[in-house]
Amino acid sequence: MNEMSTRPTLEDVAAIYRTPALDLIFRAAKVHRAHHDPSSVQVCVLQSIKTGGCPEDCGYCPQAARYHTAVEAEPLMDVGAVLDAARSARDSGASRFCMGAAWREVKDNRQFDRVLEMIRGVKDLGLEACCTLGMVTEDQARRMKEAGLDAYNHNLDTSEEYYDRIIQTRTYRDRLDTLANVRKAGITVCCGGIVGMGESDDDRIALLHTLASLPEPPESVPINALVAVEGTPLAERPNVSIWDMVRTIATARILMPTSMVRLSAGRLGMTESDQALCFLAGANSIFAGDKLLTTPNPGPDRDQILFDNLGLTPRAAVVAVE
Ligand code: SAM
Ligand code: DTB
Ligand code: SF4
Repeated sequence: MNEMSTRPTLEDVAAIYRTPALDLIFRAAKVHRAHHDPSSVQVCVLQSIKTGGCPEDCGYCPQAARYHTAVEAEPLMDVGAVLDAARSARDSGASRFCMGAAWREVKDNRQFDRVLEMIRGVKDLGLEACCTLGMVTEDQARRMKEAGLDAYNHNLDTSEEYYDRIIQTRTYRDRLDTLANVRKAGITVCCGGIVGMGESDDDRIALLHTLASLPEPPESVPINALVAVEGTPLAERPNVSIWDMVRTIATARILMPTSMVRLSAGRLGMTESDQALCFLAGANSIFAGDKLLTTPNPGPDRDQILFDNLGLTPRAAVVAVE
């Protein structure tokens, strides 16, 4: 099969995922190099603009109110403080600023108006703006687009079959509906999942198949390694094998050749050579900065060494042309 000129079946995806590791990495690297400059890596910085106290029950998440974790709930940040963080992200070389809120869904209220103001401010700084705020309606997506939002992150997290082992308070269908609303508004879609929650290879294959079979594939595909947080139901999960991460990233790269594939949460638990394998297998985006949303991440000094050792450079912001 060539590089996915037709829609892949579940069997196609399984065959790719189960290719012997070195062949899989080699194939993914070829696809990566045909579509991207392999030395260029997108650097995104996350900011939790509203932390904790979330009504949902996502089993991996330290921000769910029902689990007893070290995260303390904080109200929605002021616009000024968010823009200060965005400016320092830009000055440290980031091109995308991603604002996350521990909400089930967006409500049409003053808080949403404030988020729209944050989006406008981030755009004025010359950054790509991304939000992840839970479920959104078509109208809310349209308003975010008008404010200048480039991307919206909403993950499917895992396969439809495994999903209800992790989350009960909303359905897979709910997630797909939000993704469709974002797409209709003309915002690019950032959608991926988590590896290491006890799911099988078949669950990862099904997730990758679903992502590649969306009406249009997501422009960004974040692949998170579970960060097991004390107090959550998944606290005792062991660190996922690097080969599971590499297989998932490589398969995503082959299935979605032009997308950005993000080596997302979990880099703190990986060596430099583990991360190098992920870049070789087609990852071309990371979250940088000391913190993800609530958990630690390799800081700028470590990432500078990583980039120097691998000859990587941060990619410039891609500003939408109207
Ligand atoms: N509340 C919004 C939502 O769930 O859509 C936005 C923020 S939520 C924290 C964004 C994503 O972060 C989740 O869908 C999940 O994929 C990822 N995530 C959350 N906690 C994680 C963890 N402990 N390890 C890895 N990924 C995690
Ligand atoms: C994504 O896929 N991963 C990011 C971002 N999208 C919002 C979040 C990772 C969160 C890890 C746990 C935490 O720091 O709270
Ligand atoms: Fe809430 Fe998002 Fe965490 Fe789920 S992942 S509990 S929706 S903050």
